[in-house]
Amino acid sequence: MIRPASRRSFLLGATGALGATVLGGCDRLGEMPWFKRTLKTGEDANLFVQRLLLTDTTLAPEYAESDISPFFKPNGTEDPPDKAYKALVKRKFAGFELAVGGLVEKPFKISLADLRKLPARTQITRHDCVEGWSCIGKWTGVPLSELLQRAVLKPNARYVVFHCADTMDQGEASGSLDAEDDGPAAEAPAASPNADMTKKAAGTEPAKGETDQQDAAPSGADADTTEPVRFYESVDLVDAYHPQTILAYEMNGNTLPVAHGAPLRLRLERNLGYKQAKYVMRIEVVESFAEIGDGKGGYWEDQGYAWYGGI
Ligand SMILES: Nc1nc2c(c(=O)[nH]1)N[C@H]1C(S)=C(S)[C@@H](COP(=O)(O)O)O[C@H]1N2
Ligand SMILES: [Mo]
Repeated sequence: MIRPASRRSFLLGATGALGATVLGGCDRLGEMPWFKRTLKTGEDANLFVQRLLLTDTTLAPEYAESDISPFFKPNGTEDPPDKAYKALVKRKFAGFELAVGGLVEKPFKISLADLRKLPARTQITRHDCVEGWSCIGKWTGVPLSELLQRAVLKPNARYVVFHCADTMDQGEASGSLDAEDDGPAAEAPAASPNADMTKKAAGTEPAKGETDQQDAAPSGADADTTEPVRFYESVDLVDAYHPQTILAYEMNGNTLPVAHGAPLRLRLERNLGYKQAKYVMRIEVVESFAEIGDGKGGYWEDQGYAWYGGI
C-alpha cells in the first residue's frame, strides 16, 4: 500500500501553492463542502476492500524537511493523567502491547519492538486543527493497512476504532461505556472536563495523597454512577487503508514524545486534527460504532463535531 517515491516527490514540489487554510471554530465547519461529504460503504467488506485497492487514492500534500515547523503545538491531552498510562511512561513503554481485535479472524497483540520491524512509512505533512492553527511535522510509523491485513477483517467489518489511554471527562451513567474495556488504561483517575481541545494542566493530575481516589468525580457528578470517558476515534475502511494512514512511533526523527501521543498515535493525513488519535492502546474493528461512547464515532464527534473530518 506504500506509494512509489516518484509520486511523493511530485507532491513535494506541488505543496507550496496550496497556502494556509484558515479554519475557524467548529460552527464554521458546516459551511465547508467537505463537511457534507459522505462515504458509502460497499455491501460486502471484501468487495469493498478490493474496490478501494483499485481506486486511485489521493494523497495529502507532503512537504520538504525545510518546511518542518520548529515548534509543533501539542493540543488536547498533553500528559494523560491516567494511572495506567503513567505506569507505562515510567517503564518507558517497556511491556506495552498494541491490541488489535474486534471483527477480525486473527486478533493479536504486538510490542513496539515488533511494530518497528514491520514496513514503515515516513511522511512530512501539515496538521490542521479546527481551532485555527496548522503545523508541519515528520511522522514515521507502520501503515494501518499492515496491521489490518495481518488481522484479516471479517466480511461485516466497516470501521476501525482507536481506543486511547487518556481520560477526557467523567462519564454519564455507568454502562454507557464498553464494559469490556480491561486494557492497560482501564483503571484511571477522573480528569477535568475538556471544554475546549486543550486540557488545563491544573486539576488533571491528582495531588499527592489523592492518587488512591480512583472514583473522584468533578463536583456535581455522582461518583457511584460515572465512569471515565477516554478519547477515541474511528475511521471507515477507505481511510483505514489509505497509504498515509499510519500509527506513528516517531516524530521529526525522534521517538514520539508524550505530548504528541507516545507510544503510538494515528496520522490520518487527509483529515482534521481531532481525528489524529494520540495514546492509541487498542484497535477494534467494528460493523457499527453505535454502541461505543455516545455512538457518534469519536470523543469530539460525541460533542457535536462531524464524524467525517476530511480536508
Ligand atoms: N488521545 C487524544 N488524541 C487526540 C487529542 C486528545 O485530546 N487526546 N486531541 C486531538 C486534537 S483536537 C488535535 S488538534 C491533535 C493534536 O495533536 P498534537 O498534540 O500532536 O498537536 O490530537 C488529536 N488527538
Ligand atoms: Mo484539534
